[in-house]
Amino acid sequence: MANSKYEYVKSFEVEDKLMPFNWIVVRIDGRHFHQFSDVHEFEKPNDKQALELMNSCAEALLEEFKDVVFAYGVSDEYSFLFKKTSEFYQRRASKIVSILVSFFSSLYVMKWKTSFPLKELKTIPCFDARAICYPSTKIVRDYFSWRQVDCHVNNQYNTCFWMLIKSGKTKREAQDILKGTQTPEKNEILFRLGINYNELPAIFRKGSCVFRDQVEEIVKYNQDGDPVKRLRTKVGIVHCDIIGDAFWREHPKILSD
Ligand code: DGT
Ligand code: MG
Ligand code: MG
Ligand code: MG
Ligand code: MG
Repeated sequence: MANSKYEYVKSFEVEDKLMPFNWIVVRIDGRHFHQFSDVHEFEKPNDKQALELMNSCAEALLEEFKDVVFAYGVSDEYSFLFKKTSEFYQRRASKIVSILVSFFSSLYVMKWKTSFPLKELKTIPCFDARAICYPSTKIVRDYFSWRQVDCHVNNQYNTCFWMLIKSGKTKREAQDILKGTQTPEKNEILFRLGINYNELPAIFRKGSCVFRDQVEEIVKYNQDGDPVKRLRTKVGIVHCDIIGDAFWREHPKILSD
């Protein structure tokens, strides 16, 4: 096709390729979800339905984008890890970020009714997103450890805070009680209020990990009525520790690329 005299405007577009052979993490985070969770009366400190809606969107995202090998979610955020060698959209940051965040936002709206059949979606769920490059698997692991520590610290504080409120304290009083407290003191407060922190659902304490795994599935039954099984790759969710080595040792494929 002949170039028009207007073609030169293309030259204003900047190159935004993410560094080759680096892991790419795209983290999305709900915009004004403090308000969004109030408007939709999410349970405090954790709304299981709301977290499962986020998880369901992340699962669907991994089904769609094969280069995303792992995802970790907590609260209103999700981090998506692309394999090192990914050539998704030639590694163009703006393309990758915008595709992922718009795909996720649309899923959130589409799936809302299934998660909350009795709640109307009253405001527009919206997410920000950024892409970050990490040059080594060690740093990728440190990144996810950072997010999981954040999950723990926030969840422990919020659980204490809302239990104190439920026990009759004002917000101000609860804040004063928790000021400067460390983990043992927080556990002590929870214990006195009848809660064993370690017995809270793992989805609240550990966040959610989404990745592909090999699972054995019954595909049919033979004439004798015996099941015929086959290994299939499926996207699944677990709520477990990802700071220690055990998880990564059990799932070596995730960081193998
Ligand atoms: P941002 O991200 O700067 O636009 O502002 P926010 O308001 O989204 O703040 P952020 O992302 O730092 O914190 C997440 C907020 O979402 C936090 O205020 C609590 C709320 N939230 C997240 N998950 C739940 C939940 O399960 N239940 C309730 N009640 N609130 C939640
Ligand atoms: Mg934010
Ligand atoms: Mg947010
Ligand atoms: Mg957040
Ligand atoms: Mg187009």
